[in-house]
Parts: sequence; structure tokens; C-alpha cells
Amino acid sequence: MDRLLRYAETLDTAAREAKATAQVKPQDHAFTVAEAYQVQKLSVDRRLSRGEKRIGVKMGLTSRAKMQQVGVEEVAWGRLTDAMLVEEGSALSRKRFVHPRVEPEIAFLMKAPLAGDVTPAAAMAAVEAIAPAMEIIDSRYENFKFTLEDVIADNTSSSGLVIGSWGDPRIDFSNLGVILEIDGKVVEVGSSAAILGNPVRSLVAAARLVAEAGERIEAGDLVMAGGITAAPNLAPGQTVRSTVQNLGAVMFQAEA
Ligand code: OOG
Ligand code: MG
Repeated sequence: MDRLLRYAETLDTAAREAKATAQVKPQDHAFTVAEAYQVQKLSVDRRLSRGEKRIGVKMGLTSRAKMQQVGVEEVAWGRLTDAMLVEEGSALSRKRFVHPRVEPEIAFLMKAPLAGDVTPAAAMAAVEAIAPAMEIIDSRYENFKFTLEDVIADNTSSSGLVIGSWGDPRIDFSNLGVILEIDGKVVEVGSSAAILGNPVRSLVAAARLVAEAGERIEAGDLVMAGGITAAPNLAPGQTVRSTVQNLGAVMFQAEA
């Protein structure tokens, strides 16, 4: 079997069974970033063939805090499906995760397609709304350890997302205070400026990277801009809330 397809199957199965697998890159030194994106697509295609629907894209490793936490210093993107959506305020089953972490983010809702080299103004003209959000990341690799190629192949650790209320995208969201609370205790604080200096740059980068893969961001898509702080582990029974200044809060509970 084609080796990329084999990696895609292994990663898809690891995600489906919530069982960690070995890293690819240390065993296959020839494994390139371009091949890693092919594996990501092949693996997400398996999800789509099981009936999941594409709902947008996520950006990852767009903040220093995240880059430092995982030791990978390159922006990456991943694909989102409807099965990853967690209803705001709801309880989250832990069964589908290996070793989940949670991180505060900002999400864009698109009203027009976007692809290629675009200016921040053009990117914003395609945005319908913005919302406070959280991503639940869950590397399918043992010990949450990976190279850039590994994490891209693993759909950039994408596992779940929670979206708060949509608001007016014309507010200045370049430097909004963000607080992440677990069980009422503040565990991380940051600013939306942690996302490449301004979250709109993440949207600009998404348009470029998605186009490099021959795809585009569609009207109706969600775009997750990337983690604002380091991502703490998510333990059973925890209640997690993220509050973004002027945008509001978003919360969920991890089942005991
Ligand atoms: C990689 C995914 C990073 C983000 O927002 O930076 C990411 C990881 O930390 O496992 O989703
Ligand atoms: Mg993220």
C-alpha cells in the first residue's frame, strides 16, 4: 500500500479509537511537509467518507506560547468537520480523546470565499462575524510529542471546538484580553495579539496556505485563528471557560 495512505489510515484509526500511535517522522526521515499535508487530506477524507461534513479550517502554531509549548515553530493548518463541534455550554464525552488539552481562540465565520494572497482588508471583507472560541486539541501521537511533519499529518491535533456567540467583526479585535478558567480558577491569561500580532493575520495566512493546497475557504466556513495561550491538560469533570474582552465567554464541561 502507498505509504502516505498507510499513515493516513493509522492516524485516522488512532483518532477514532482514541489510542495513541507512534510518530511518523522519526521512522521515515524522508517524510516532507508537502507529504504531511497529503496525509492530512487522506485521513480527513476517510472521515468525510463516513459521513462527516467539512465545516472550515483551523490555524495552529500561530502564537509564541503554543510554539514554545510543543517545540514546533511553524504555522500550520488543519481541516474541521462537523463531528468536532461541541455545543457551547454542553458536557463533553472524554471517550473520544487520548490526552486532550484546551486552548482559548477566536473564530471567524466567513460570508464569502477567500483564497490566495489577500490583504487584511480583503480578508475582513469576507468575514460575517467573529466569536470567542476554544479548541480541544488531542495529538494522536504518544506523549503529545511530534515534529512539524507529524502534527500536520495528524490534522494539526484538531479534535474539538466550541464556539461562543457571534459578534460584529468590525470591532477592533487586535488586542483583546483573554482569560482561561478551569473550575473557576484562572489558569492562563493572554491577548488576541498573541495570534501573529493580530488575528486577522491568521486569516490572511489561512487563505494563502489553503490555496497552496489547491483549495479555498468557502462562504459559511469557520476559521479558527489559533491558540492564544499555552494549552493546559483537560481532566475529567472540569468546567472550562474562556472569556474574551468585548466578545464574551464560551464554556463547556468535561464529563467526569
Ligand atoms: C498543535 C496544534 C496547535 C494552535 O492553535 O496553535 C493549535 C498542538 O498544540 O498540538 O491548534
Ligand atoms: Mg488551536
